[in-house]
Amino acid sequence: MINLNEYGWNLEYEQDIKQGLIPARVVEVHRELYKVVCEYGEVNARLKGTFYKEIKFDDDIPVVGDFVYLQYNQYGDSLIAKLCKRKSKFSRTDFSGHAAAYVKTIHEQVIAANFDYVFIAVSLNHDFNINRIERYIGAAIVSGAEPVIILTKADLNNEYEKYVNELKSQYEDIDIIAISSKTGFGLEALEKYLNKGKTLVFLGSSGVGKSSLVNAISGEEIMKVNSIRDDDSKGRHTTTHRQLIMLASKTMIIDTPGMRELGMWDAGEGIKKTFDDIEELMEQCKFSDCSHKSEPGCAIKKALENGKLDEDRWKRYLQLISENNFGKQKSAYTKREKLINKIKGR
Ligand SMILES: Nc1nc2c(ncn2[C@@H]2O[C@H](COP(=O)(O)OP(=O)(O)OP(=O)(O)O)[C@@H](O)[C@H]2O)c(=O)[nH]1
Ligand SMILES: [Mg+2]
Ligand SMILES: [Zn+2]
Repeated sequence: MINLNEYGWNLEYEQDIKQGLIPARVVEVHRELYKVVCEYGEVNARLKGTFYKEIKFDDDIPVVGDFVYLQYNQYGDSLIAKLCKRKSKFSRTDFSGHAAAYVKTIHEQVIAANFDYVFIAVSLNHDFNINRIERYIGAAIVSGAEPVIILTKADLNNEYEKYVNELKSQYEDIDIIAISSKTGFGLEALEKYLNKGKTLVFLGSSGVGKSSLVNAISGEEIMKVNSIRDDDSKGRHTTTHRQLIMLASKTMIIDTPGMRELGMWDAGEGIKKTFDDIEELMEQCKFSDCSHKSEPGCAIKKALENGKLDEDRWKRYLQLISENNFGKQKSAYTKREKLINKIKGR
Protein backbone atom coordinates (compact mmCIF):
# COMPACT_ATOMS: atom_id res chain seq x y z
CA MET A 1 0.00 0.00 0.00
CA ILE A 2 1.28 3.46 -0.88
CA ASN A 3 0.57 6.38 1.39
CA LEU A 4 -0.35 9.25 -0.92
CA ASN A 5 0.57 11.75 1.79
CA GLU A 6 4.16 10.96 0.92
CA TYR A 7 3.39 12.29 -2.54
CA GLY A 8 2.26 15.58 -1.07
CA TRP A 9 -1.45 14.82 -0.84
CA ASN A 10 -3.14 16.69 2.00
CA LEU A 11 -6.52 18.07 3.05
CA GLU A 12 -5.98 21.15 0.92
CA TYR A 13 -6.69 19.03 -2.16
CA GLU A 14 -9.61 17.12 -0.72
CA GLN A 15 -12.98 17.69 -2.30
CA ASP A 16 -16.52 16.70 -1.63
CA ILE A 17 -16.53 13.57 -3.68
CA LYS A 18 -18.75 10.64 -4.48
CA GLN A 19 -18.06 7.32 -2.85
CA GLY A 20 -15.84 4.92 -4.68
CA LEU A 21 -13.30 7.45 -5.91
CA ILE A 22 -9.78 7.53 -4.52
CA PRO A 23 -7.11 10.25 -4.71
CA ALA A 24 -4.08 9.80 -6.96
CA ARG A 25 -1.18 11.85 -8.33
CA VAL A 26 -0.27 12.02 -12.01
CA VAL A 27 3.34 10.94 -12.57
CA GLU A 28 3.45 10.63 -16.38
CA VAL A 29 1.31 11.57 -19.36
CA HIS A 30 1.61 9.84 -22.73
CA ARG A 31 -0.97 11.37 -25.03
CA GLU A 32 -4.26 10.19 -23.60
CA LEU A 33 -2.68 7.57 -21.35
CA TYR A 34 -1.86 8.58 -17.81
CA LYS A 35 0.33 6.94 -15.23
CA VAL A 36 -0.79 7.78 -11.70
CA VAL A 37 0.10 6.69 -8.19
CA CYS A 38 -2.64 5.81 -5.75
CA GLU A 39 -2.88 3.67 -2.64
CA TYR A 40 -2.56 0.54 -4.81
CA GLY A 41 0.70 1.71 -6.40
CA GLU A 42 1.39 2.94 -9.91
CA VAL A 43 -1.49 2.32 -12.31
CA ASN A 44 -2.50 3.29 -15.84
CA ALA A 45 -5.46 5.59 -16.25
CA ARG A 46 -7.47 7.47 -18.82
CA LEU A 47 -9.80 10.42 -18.59
CA LYS A 48 -13.37 9.33 -17.91
CA GLY A 49 -15.85 10.09 -20.71
CA THR A 50 -17.75 12.57 -18.55
CA PHE A 51 -14.49 14.37 -17.88
CA TYR A 52 -14.49 15.78 -21.40
CA LYS A 53 -17.86 17.42 -20.78
CA GLU A 54 -16.44 19.35 -17.87
CA ILE A 55 -13.51 20.80 -19.78
CA LYS A 56 -14.06 24.52 -20.09
CA PHE A 57 -10.61 25.98 -20.15
CA ASP A 58 -7.28 24.97 -21.57
CA ASP A 59 -5.99 24.19 -18.13
CA ASP A 60 -8.73 21.74 -17.15
CA ILE A 61 -6.75 18.75 -18.38
CA PRO A 62 -4.61 16.86 -15.85
CA VAL A 63 -0.83 17.22 -16.21
CA VAL A 64 2.14 15.74 -14.39
CA GLY A 65 2.02 16.64 -10.72
CA ASP A 66 -1.76 16.98 -10.60
CA PHE A 67 -3.86 15.38 -7.92
CA VAL A 68 -6.94 13.67 -9.31
CA TYR A 69 -9.78 11.45 -8.19
CA LEU A 70 -9.69 8.01 -9.65
CA GLN A 71 -12.25 5.35 -10.36
CA TYR A 72 -9.89 2.51 -9.62
CA ASN A 73 -10.02 -0.61 -11.78
CA GLN A 74 -7.87 -3.50 -10.68
CA TYR A 75 -8.35 -5.35 -14.00
CA GLY A 76 -7.46 -2.60 -16.48
CA ASP A 77 -7.08 1.14 -16.96
CA SER A 78 -8.52 3.20 -14.13
CA LEU A 79 -10.55 6.31 -14.93
CA ILE A 80 -9.71 9.85 -13.91
CA ALA A 81 -12.99 11.38 -12.84
CA LYS A 82 -11.95 14.70 -11.34
CA LEU A 83 -9.08 17.14 -11.25
CA CYS A 84 -8.21 18.71 -7.88
CA LYS A 85 -7.56 22.40 -7.50
CA ARG A 86 -3.92 23.24 -8.12
CA LYS A 87 -1.61 24.82 -5.60
CA SER A 88 0.80 25.92 -8.34
CA LYS A 89 1.11 25.52 -12.10
CA PHE A 90 3.63 26.50 -14.74
CA SER A 91 2.12 27.50 -18.06
CA ARG A 92 3.30 28.69 -21.38
CA THR A 93 1.53 29.72 -24.52
CA ASP A 94 1.34 26.82 -26.90
CA PHE A 95 1.78 28.18 -30.40
CA SER A 96 0.70 24.86 -31.96
CA GLY A 97 2.81 24.87 -35.12
CA HIS A 98 5.38 27.54 -35.55
CA ALA A 99 5.31 29.22 -38.97
CA ALA A 100 1.56 29.50 -39.01
CA ALA A 101 1.35 30.15 -35.31
CA TYR A 102 -0.52 33.39 -35.56
CA VAL A 103 -3.46 32.03 -37.48
CA LYS A 104 -3.96 28.99 -35.29
CA THR A 105 -5.55 28.86 -31.92
CA ILE A 106 -3.25 29.63 -29.09
CA HIS A 107 -3.66 27.53 -26.01
CA GLU A 108 -2.52 27.74 -22.51
CA GLN A 109 -0.26 24.77 -22.05
CA VAL A 110 0.23 23.72 -18.48
CA ILE A 111 3.63 22.09 -18.11
CA ALA A 112 3.39 20.83 -14.55
CA ALA A 113 1.39 21.37 -11.37
CA ASN A 114 1.60 21.31 -7.59
CA PHE A 115 5.30 21.88 -7.13
CA ASP A 116 7.02 23.89 -4.43
CA TYR A 117 10.12 25.05 -6.30
CA VAL A 118 10.86 25.84 -9.93
CA PHE A 119 14.47 25.01 -10.76
CA ILE A 120 15.36 27.12 -13.76
CA ALA A 121 18.33 25.30 -15.29
CA VAL A 122 20.71 27.38 -17.39
CA SER A 123 24.00 26.08 -18.72
CA LEU A 124 27.19 28.00 -18.09
CA ASN A 125 28.50 26.39 -21.26
CA HIS A 126 26.52 27.91 -24.14
CA ASP A 127 23.01 28.52 -22.99
CA PHE A 128 23.52 31.53 -20.73
CA ASN A 129 21.08 34.12 -22.00
CA ILE A 130 19.65 36.76 -19.72
CA ASN A 131 16.60 37.22 -21.92
CA ARG A 132 15.58 33.60 -21.52
CA ILE A 133 16.32 33.63 -17.80
CA GLU A 134 14.03 36.61 -17.38
CA ARG A 135 11.20 34.83 -19.18
CA TYR A 136 11.53 31.82 -16.94
CA ILE A 137 11.65 33.93 -13.80
CA GLY A 138 8.53 35.80 -14.85
CA ALA A 139 6.61 32.62 -15.52
CA ALA A 140 7.93 30.95 -12.38
CA ILE A 141 6.81 33.83 -10.18
CA VAL A 142 3.22 33.55 -11.42
CA SER A 143 3.30 29.78 -11.03
CA GLY A 144 2.77 30.13 -7.31
CA ALA A 145 6.05 28.45 -6.37
CA GLU A 146 9.52 29.72 -5.59
CA PRO A 147 12.01 30.08 -8.45
CA VAL A 148 15.63 28.96 -7.98
CA ILE A 149 18.21 29.56 -10.69
CA ILE A 150 20.57 26.64 -11.27
CA LEU A 151 23.64 27.41 -13.35
CA THR A 152 24.77 24.03 -14.67
CA LYS A 153 28.09 22.70 -16.00
CA ALA A 154 30.21 24.96 -13.81
CA ASP A 155 33.12 22.61 -14.57
CA LEU A 156 33.13 23.93 -18.15
CA ASN A 157 33.33 27.59 -17.23
CA ASN A 158 36.21 29.05 -15.23
CA GLU A 159 34.38 32.33 -14.95
CA TYR A 160 31.20 30.94 -13.46
CA GLU A 161 31.39 33.36 -10.51
CA LYS A 162 31.04 36.29 -12.86
CA TYR A 163 27.68 34.94 -14.03
CA VAL A 164 26.52 34.17 -10.52
CA ASN A 165 27.34 37.70 -9.41
CA GLU A 166 25.72 39.31 -12.42
CA LEU A 167 22.47 37.50 -11.68
CA LYS A 168 22.69 38.12 -7.95
CA SER A 169 22.93 41.85 -8.53
CA GLN A 170 19.74 41.76 -10.60
CA TYR A 171 17.67 39.27 -8.61
CA GLU A 172 18.32 39.81 -4.94
CA ASP A 173 15.42 37.67 -3.78
CA ILE A 174 16.20 34.63 -5.88
CA ASP A 175 18.64 31.90 -4.91
CA ILE A 176 21.30 31.46 -7.59
CA ILE A 177 23.37 28.28 -7.43
CA ALA A 178 26.20 27.14 -9.70
CA ILE A 179 26.62 23.37 -9.85
CA SER A 180 28.30 20.61 -11.78
CA SER A 181 26.60 17.24 -12.03
CA LYS A 182 29.82 15.87 -13.38
CA THR A 183 32.08 16.79 -10.46
CA GLY A 184 29.45 17.20 -7.75
CA PHE A 185 30.45 20.81 -7.25
CA GLY A 186 27.79 22.93 -5.52
CA LEU A 187 25.27 20.13 -5.01
CA GLU A 188 25.25 20.62 -1.23
CA ALA A 189 23.64 24.03 -1.79
CA LEU A 190 20.55 22.23 -3.13
CA GLU A 191 19.98 20.27 0.04
CA LYS A 192 17.72 22.87 1.60
CA TYR A 193 15.22 22.21 -1.20
CA LEU A 194 15.29 18.44 -0.93
CA ASN A 195 12.72 17.96 1.77
CA LYS A 196 10.30 15.13 2.29
CA GLY A 197 6.99 15.63 0.51
CA LYS A 198 8.21 18.60 -1.54
CA THR A 199 8.08 18.70 -5.32
CA LEU A 200 10.65 20.40 -7.56
CA VAL A 201 10.13 21.02 -11.25
CA PHE A 202 13.17 21.25 -13.54
CA LEU A 203 12.79 23.59 -16.49
CA GLY A 204 15.23 24.83 -19.11
CA SER A 205 16.50 24.35 -22.64
CA SER A 206 17.39 20.95 -24.01
CA GLY A 207 20.90 19.81 -23.16
CA VAL A 208 21.51 22.05 -20.15
CA GLY A 209 21.75 19.04 -17.85
CA LYS A 210 18.37 18.73 -16.12
CA SER A 211 18.29 14.94 -16.22
CA SER A 212 21.96 14.74 -15.28
CA LEU A 213 21.10 16.75 -12.20
CA VAL A 214 18.24 14.39 -11.33
CA ASN A 215 20.77 11.56 -11.45
CA ALA A 216 23.39 13.48 -9.48
CA ILE A 217 20.91 14.36 -6.73
CA SER A 218 19.52 10.86 -6.45
CA GLY A 219 22.87 9.12 -6.85
CA GLU A 220 21.26 6.74 -9.35
CA GLU A 221 20.90 6.57 -13.12
CA ILE A 222 17.18 7.27 -13.04
CA MET A 223 17.00 9.41 -16.16
CA LYS A 224 18.53 8.72 -19.53
CA VAL A 225 21.32 11.12 -20.46
CA ASN A 226 22.95 11.21 -23.86
CA SER A 227 26.59 10.87 -22.93
CA ILE A 228 28.09 11.55 -26.34
CA ARG A 229 26.45 14.94 -26.66
CA ASP A 230 28.88 17.34 -25.10
CA ASP A 231 27.74 20.52 -26.78
CA ASP A 232 24.50 21.77 -25.27
CA SER A 233 23.98 24.30 -28.03
CA LYS A 234 22.81 21.49 -30.31
CA GLY A 235 19.74 21.01 -28.18
CA ARG A 236 18.63 17.55 -29.20
CA HIS A 237 15.90 16.23 -26.99
CA THR A 238 16.94 13.35 -24.78
CA THR A 239 14.05 13.50 -22.33
CA THR A 240 10.86 13.06 -24.32
CA HIS A 241 8.09 13.42 -21.77
CA ARG A 242 7.49 14.96 -18.40
CA GLN A 243 7.84 12.64 -15.49
CA LEU A 244 7.49 12.83 -11.74
CA ILE A 245 10.25 10.94 -9.96
CA MET A 246 10.12 9.92 -6.30
CA LEU A 247 13.58 9.99 -4.75
CA ALA A 248 14.66 7.78 -1.88
CA SER A 249 14.69 10.93 0.26
CA LYS A 250 10.93 11.28 -0.51
CA THR A 251 11.50 14.49 -2.43
CA MET A 252 9.84 14.52 -5.84
CA ILE A 253 11.33 15.93 -9.03
CA ILE A 254 9.40 16.62 -12.20
CA ASP A 255 11.90 16.36 -15.05
CA THR A 256 10.80 17.92 -18.33
CA PRO A 257 12.04 17.86 -21.94
CA GLY A 258 13.88 21.01 -22.92
CA MET A 259 11.65 23.72 -24.23
CA ARG A 260 12.38 25.39 -27.53
CA GLU A 261 10.47 28.48 -26.64
CA LEU A 262 8.66 29.75 -23.65
CA GLY A 263 5.70 31.79 -24.75
CA MET A 264 4.37 33.95 -21.97
CA TRP A 265 1.05 32.90 -20.54
CA ASP A 266 -0.74 35.56 -18.57
CA ALA A 267 2.49 36.32 -16.82
CA GLY A 268 1.73 40.00 -16.35
CA GLU A 269 2.30 39.83 -12.62
CA GLY A 270 5.57 37.97 -13.08
CA ILE A 271 6.79 40.43 -15.69
CA LYS A 272 6.05 43.29 -13.34
CA LYS A 273 8.07 41.71 -10.57
CA THR A 274 10.94 40.77 -12.87
CA PHE A 275 11.11 44.32 -14.22
CA ASP A 276 10.16 46.22 -11.10
CA ASP A 277 12.74 48.92 -11.88
CA ILE A 278 10.92 49.68 -15.13
CA GLU A 279 7.53 49.65 -13.45
CA GLU A 280 8.89 52.10 -10.91
CA LEU A 281 10.22 54.43 -13.59
CA MET A 282 6.89 54.42 -15.38
CA GLU A 283 5.18 55.71 -12.28
CA GLN A 284 7.41 58.75 -12.51
CA CYS A 285 6.29 59.69 -16.04
CA LYS A 286 4.48 63.03 -16.16
CA PHE A 287 1.41 61.58 -17.83
CA SER A 288 -0.21 58.50 -16.35
CA ASP A 289 -1.05 57.18 -19.82
CA CYS A 290 2.43 57.91 -21.17
CA SER A 291 3.32 55.69 -24.13
CA HIS A 292 7.04 56.29 -23.49
CA LYS A 293 7.60 57.38 -27.07
CA SER A 294 7.56 61.14 -27.43
CA GLU A 295 5.70 62.57 -24.46
CA PRO A 296 7.40 65.30 -22.43
CA GLY A 297 8.42 64.34 -18.90
CA CYS A 298 8.78 60.65 -19.76
CA ALA A 299 10.92 58.96 -17.12
CA ILE A 300 11.65 55.96 -19.34
CA LYS A 301 13.01 58.14 -22.14
CA LYS A 302 15.14 60.02 -19.68
CA ALA A 303 16.52 56.83 -18.12
CA LEU A 304 17.32 55.44 -21.56
CA GLU A 305 19.17 58.63 -22.42
CA ASN A 306 21.23 58.86 -19.27
CA GLY A 307 21.96 55.13 -19.29
CA LYS A 308 20.07 54.28 -16.08
CA LEU A 309 17.89 51.95 -18.10
CA ASP A 310 19.54 49.57 -20.48
CA GLU A 311 18.08 49.79 -23.99
CA ASP A 312 18.07 45.99 -24.45
CA ARG A 313 16.35 45.43 -21.16
CA TRP A 314 13.64 47.91 -22.15
CA LYS A 315 13.17 46.13 -25.49
CA ARG A 316 12.91 42.75 -23.79
CA TYR A 317 10.32 44.16 -21.44
CA LEU A 318 8.21 45.49 -24.34
CA GLN A 319 8.52 42.17 -26.15
CA LEU A 320 7.32 40.20 -23.14
CA ILE A 321 4.43 42.55 -22.51
CA SER A 322 3.23 42.31 -26.10
CA GLU A 323 3.50 38.51 -26.15
CA ASN A 324 1.62 38.30 -22.93
CA ASN A 325 -1.22 40.50 -24.21
CA PHE A 326 -1.37 38.50 -27.40
CA GLY A 327 -1.71 35.23 -25.54
CA LYS A 328 -4.50 36.58 -23.39
CA GLN A 329 -6.43 37.99 -26.30
CA LYS A 330 -6.34 34.74 -28.24
CA SER A 331 -7.32 32.56 -25.33
CA ALA A 332 -10.71 34.25 -25.20
CA TYR A 333 -11.58 32.50 -28.46
CA THR A 334 -10.49 29.07 -27.42
CA LYS A 335 -13.41 26.72 -27.74
CA ARG A 336 -13.98 23.63 -25.69
CA GLU A 337 -14.63 21.60 -28.87
CA LYS A 338 -11.30 22.55 -30.39
CA LEU A 339 -9.58 21.56 -27.24
CA ILE A 340 -11.26 18.18 -27.12
CA ASN A 341 -10.41 17.53 -30.76
CA LYS A 342 -6.88 18.39 -29.99
CA ILE A 343 -6.67 15.92 -27.12
CA LYS A 344 -8.34 13.17 -29.12
CA GLY A 345 -6.34 13.83 -32.25
CA ARG A 346 -2.98 14.01 -30.56
N1 LIG B 1 30.74 18.82 -18.39
C1 LIG B 1 29.50 18.64 -17.92
N2 LIG B 1 28.58 18.06 -18.74
C2 LIG B 1 27.33 17.88 -18.27
C3 LIG B 1 26.95 18.27 -16.96
N3 LIG B 1 25.65 17.99 -16.80
C4 LIG B 1 25.24 17.42 -17.93
N4 LIG B 1 26.23 17.36 -18.84
C5 LIG B 1 26.16 16.80 -20.20
O1 LIG B 1 25.24 17.56 -20.96
C6 LIG B 1 24.50 16.73 -21.87
C7 LIG B 1 23.02 16.93 -21.69
O2 LIG B 1 22.63 16.50 -20.40
P1 LIG B 1 21.12 16.11 -20.04
O3 LIG B 1 21.08 15.89 -18.57
O4 LIG B 1 20.63 15.03 -20.91
O5 LIG B 1 20.35 17.45 -20.41
P2 LIG B 1 18.79 17.75 -20.32
O6 LIG B 1 18.66 19.16 -19.85
O7 LIG B 1 18.11 16.72 -19.50
O8 LIG B 1 18.34 17.65 -21.85
P3 LIG B 1 16.88 17.30 -22.44
O9 LIG B 1 16.42 16.05 -21.78
O10 LIG B 1 17.10 17.15 -23.91
O11 LIG B 1 16.00 18.47 -22.13
C8 LIG B 1 24.98 15.32 -21.61
O12 LIG B 1 25.93 14.98 -22.58
C9 LIG B 1 25.60 15.40 -20.22
O13 LIG B 1 26.61 14.44 -20.02
C10 LIG B 1 27.96 18.90 -16.12
O14 LIG B 1 27.76 19.27 -14.99
N5 LIG B 1 29.21 19.04 -16.68
MG1 LIG C 1 16.57 15.47 -19.90
ZN1 LIG D 1 6.89 57.57 -20.16
